[in-house]
Amino acid sequence: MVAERTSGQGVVLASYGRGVLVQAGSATLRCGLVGRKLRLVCGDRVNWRRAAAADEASVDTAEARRNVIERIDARGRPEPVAANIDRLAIVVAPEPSPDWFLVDRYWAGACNKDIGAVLLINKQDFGTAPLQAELDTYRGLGLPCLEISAVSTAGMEALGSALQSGVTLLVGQSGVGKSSIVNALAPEAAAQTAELTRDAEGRHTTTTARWYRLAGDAAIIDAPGVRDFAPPASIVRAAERGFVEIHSTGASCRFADCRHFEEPGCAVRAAVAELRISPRRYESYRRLTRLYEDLGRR
Ligand SMILES: Nc1nc2c(ncn2[C@@H]2O[C@H](COP(=O)(O)OP(=O)(O)OP(=O)(O)O)[C@@H](O)[C@H]2O)c(=O)[nH]1
Ligand SMILES: [Mg+2]
Ligand SMILES: [Zn+2]
Repeated sequence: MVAERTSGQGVVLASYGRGVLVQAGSATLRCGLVGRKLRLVCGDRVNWRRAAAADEASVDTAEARRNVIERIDARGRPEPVAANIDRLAIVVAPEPSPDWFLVDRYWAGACNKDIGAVLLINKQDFGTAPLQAELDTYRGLGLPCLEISAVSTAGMEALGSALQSGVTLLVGQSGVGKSSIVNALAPEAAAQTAELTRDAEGRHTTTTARWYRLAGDAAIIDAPGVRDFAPPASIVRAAERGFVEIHSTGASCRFADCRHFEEPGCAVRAAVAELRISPRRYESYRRLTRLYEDLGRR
C-alpha cells in the first residue's frame, strides 16, 4: 500500500466556520483549523498536515492573498467571500428583473481591485429584447456581454472559452442562475448540488461560496446571491475609478478633485446633459459615491 501523504498544499474549496474543504492534488480533504486567528475563505491557498493517516487533516497556514472579495454582512461589516480571483462574472437575467445599479457596483468593485469583469445575460431562452438598451451601454463602455442559457446551453461554448484561464467568481442577484451555470460548465459540479439548501420559500439557494475546477488551471466559484460589496479601504476616487466613462471624462473637469456633483465647470455633468454619458450610469455613480462615503464614516 502506498503511504498516504501527510502534508501538502491545496486550495480552499469551501469554508464552514471552523473547518474547510481543501483540494489537495486529486484528493478532497476536510480539514480543521489550527489556531484561533486563522480565517479562511474559498480560494485561499493553504498548507495542510496530518499526524497519522487516520487523523483529521488540519490547516495551519495560508499564503498571502492576491485579493479578496468582500460583501457587507447584516450588521454592515465587510465579510470576505472569496480570495485570489481573476475575474468577476456578473450575472443578470430577464427574470428576476435586473438591478443595473448592482451591476454597476460589481463592475466598479472589479475595476477597483484590478480584476477582470464580464457581464453574463443568462436565461436568454426567455428573450433579452427588453435588456438590449442597457447592454448597448455596457458594450459601448468595453464590458464584454455574453448572452447565454444554462438550460438551453445557448452561448455556453463561448462562455467556456471566455473563462478558460484564471479563477472566475460568479456574482449577481439570487435566482439569476449562477449555480445552474456552474453545473453546466464544471464537470464535477453536478454531484455538488446536494449542498444546495432550501430557503424559506422552498427554493434551492446557495448558502456558501464553493470553488469548482474547470479544464486546466481554470476554476469557477459559485457564491450566494451576493448583496453588497464592501467599499475599498480608501474611498477617495474609488467610485469614480470604477466608472470608466466618468473617470476618463473627469480628466476635463475644471477642478482636479471634482466629485461631479455640484462643482462648476464639471465635464461629467456636461456629458450627462448631452447624453454622451448615460444618466442612469451617472445616477449609479452618485449612489455609489454616497454609499462609500456613508460606510467610510461608520
Ligand atoms: N429558463 C431558464 N431557467 C434557468 C436558466 N438558468 C437557471 N434557470 C432557473 O432559474 C432558477 C434559479 O437558478 P439558480 O441557479 O439556483 O440561481 P442562483 O443564481 O444560483 O441563485 P442563488 O443561489 O439563490 O443566488 C432555477 O429554477 C433554474 O432552473 C436558464 O438559462 N433558462
Ligand atoms: Mg446558487
Ligand atoms: Zn466633474
